[in-house]
Amino acid sequence: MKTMTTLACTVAMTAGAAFADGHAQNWDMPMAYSATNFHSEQGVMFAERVKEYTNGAINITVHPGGSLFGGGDIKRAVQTGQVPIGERFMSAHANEAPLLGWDNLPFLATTYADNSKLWEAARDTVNAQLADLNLVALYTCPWPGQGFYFNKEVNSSADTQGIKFRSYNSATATFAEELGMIPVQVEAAELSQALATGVASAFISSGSTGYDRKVWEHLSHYYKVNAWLPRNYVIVNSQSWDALDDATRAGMQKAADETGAACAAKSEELADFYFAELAKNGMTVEDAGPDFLAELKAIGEKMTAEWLETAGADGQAIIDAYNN
Ligand code: PCA
Repeated sequence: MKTMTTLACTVAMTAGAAFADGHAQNWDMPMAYSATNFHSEQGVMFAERVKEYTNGAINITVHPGGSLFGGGDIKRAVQTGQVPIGERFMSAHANEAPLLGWDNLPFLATTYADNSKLWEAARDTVNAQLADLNLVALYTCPWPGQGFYFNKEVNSSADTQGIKFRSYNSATATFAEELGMIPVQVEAAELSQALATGVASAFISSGSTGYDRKVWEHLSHYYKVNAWLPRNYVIVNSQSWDALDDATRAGMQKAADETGAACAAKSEELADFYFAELAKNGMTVEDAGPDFLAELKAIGEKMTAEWLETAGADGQAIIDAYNN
């Protein structure tokens, strides 16, 4: 480790990078999802770009799968400077900062193009919210559309009563409760175990997470709903960010802009592949039936109204900007 640091320092000084003290920095970057998940693979590519565009001044080591910090702890670790950078599914913190629920509004923006438009509408407000949390977002990247996993055929809420449901944030817990289910919050990294031990027997997510966690070992049905496309964010501690010189910040931002675009494109490219893999492994993969979908849409309207109550004028401004 010592040798690495010295070497990195020499490289940085040779390249004329980047800090008041002339040293390169090694940054650990916790990520919550499997190493083979596209978000994690893009994170590794981000680290490579950062190295290149900062002339070796910032040397990021990616720690996927919640191995350094579990998903639920990453925001706090970055906020408090335990690590300078990390990846987090920020809508999981909408209970603390309601605006962060902008990407969980049911049926508002259900294509990649619309999701990107919604992010453009939300970006400045969300960044201001993140600044209050001592965070800077470098890039965000959408998951594919969200649908429901069950261990049986489900045609309406008559079939969902009393089911233990794995949620990933307060919006998904609300969705579950409205369907008569019992939510329990579980990180994706612990999802297989939760299904195996009966902690949960249903959840909402993309095809991506079902594929990563091989949920066909426990569940039989996936209903495509495309309720929303929630985002992961790569976030930096504000003090760590401010301590960088201008050229290094610009290099990191260039790496982030390229990675954000590549990651969204990869997500879109993989969306159907995941469904095919679920089906290939024996799951029934189909659109939610009309009765179930009608119920979900009604619940969605209620959730949007509730979000607007908590997110206030800033939340309404995001929706208005998106609609214009
Ligand atoms: N996968 C993540 C978040 C959204 C998604 O598609 C999960 O289920 O935890």
